[in-house]
Amino acid sequence: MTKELSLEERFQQYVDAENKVEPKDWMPEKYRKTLIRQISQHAHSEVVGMLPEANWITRAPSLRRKVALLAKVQDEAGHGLYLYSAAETLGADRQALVKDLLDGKAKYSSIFNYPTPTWADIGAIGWLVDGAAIANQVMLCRTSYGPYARAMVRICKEESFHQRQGYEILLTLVRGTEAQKKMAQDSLNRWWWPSLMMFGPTDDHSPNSAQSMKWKIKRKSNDELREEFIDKTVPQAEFLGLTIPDPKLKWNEERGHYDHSEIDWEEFYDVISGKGKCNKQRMDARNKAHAEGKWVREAANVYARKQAEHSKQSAA
Ligand code: FAQ
Repeated sequence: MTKELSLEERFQQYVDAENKVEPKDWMPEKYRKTLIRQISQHAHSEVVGMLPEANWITRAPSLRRKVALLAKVQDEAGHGLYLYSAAETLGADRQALVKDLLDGKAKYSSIFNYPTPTWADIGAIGWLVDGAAIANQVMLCRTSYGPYARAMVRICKEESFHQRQGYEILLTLVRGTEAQKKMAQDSLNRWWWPSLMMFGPTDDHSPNSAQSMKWKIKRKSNDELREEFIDKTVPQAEFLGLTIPDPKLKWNEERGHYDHSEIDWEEFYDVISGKGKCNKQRMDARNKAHAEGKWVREAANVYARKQAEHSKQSAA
């Protein structure tokens, strides 16, 4: 006699068979909560992620650079919106998610708590931060939750344009004056380690990874993705003629990967617990933007209500 499977077991079989879970399908409560957590943190990261670069829109060195940077920052706003919508399909309330961010209760990527004092930082963000985001997000195009997977396809396409514009900024700087090359190197020195931290804690310190991988929310572990990113990025740094700030970085023939120094995890945990260089500045900026946008939200709500009344009257 075959044993009757529980809902959880049937769900696991469904996911194991590479089916996509859609909003109306049954899902374990923990699966739903994990996705809301990850997707909302991701949405917040895109929204807060506009701030370090927005700092340079008015100071971009040419019209071409300004147009590209404006487009990139607008893309990030769009990514945030798709992702909040994906979280809503799981029953999350967008206002509540945003409130948690503004109240400092929600996490967003550690990387956006670092300052952007030079133009080369805009290059480094595109090259390294978008590069790391792509490494992480390409696997999310195959995540088991349908709306998240579909949102990620478009997001990844846009991130690869961002990565190229950043790399091109650095390529121009390293082919420029000594001072420009120095600026590019200094920027790599400051962004390298925080970019590696974007992938999250090592696998043995990642409380969510095992279950997320079992449910195919995540397809690869934090360490696997970090390693892929390093392997791909080192030759790009060599092409730029820049030095990665890690004296222990060395190709390991046997493993087929680069060996590297230990990441400063104390810095990572400090940043995600609010003690990074720019945490306060970022939250102040988001709260200010939210307060200044109040009239827009109110006007949009009145318009939506009027439209709904109008369609009701026309239908009657
Ligand atoms: N920063 O157990 P795990 C972008 C938290 S988008 C802050 O390994 P999980 C585009 C984690 O949430 C960048 N917190 O967690 C762009 C968890 O906290 P909780 C964002 C971090 O979820 C480019 C705890 O540590 N991308 O850059 C970080 O399985 C340029 C334990 O960690 C995404 O969000 C961190 N770096 O794996 C925009 C991609 N790492 O909730 C503008 C989707 C970990 O238990 C300019 N997210 N934590 O209290 C993911 O793939 C995953 O959520 C990970 C973390 C890989 C980030």
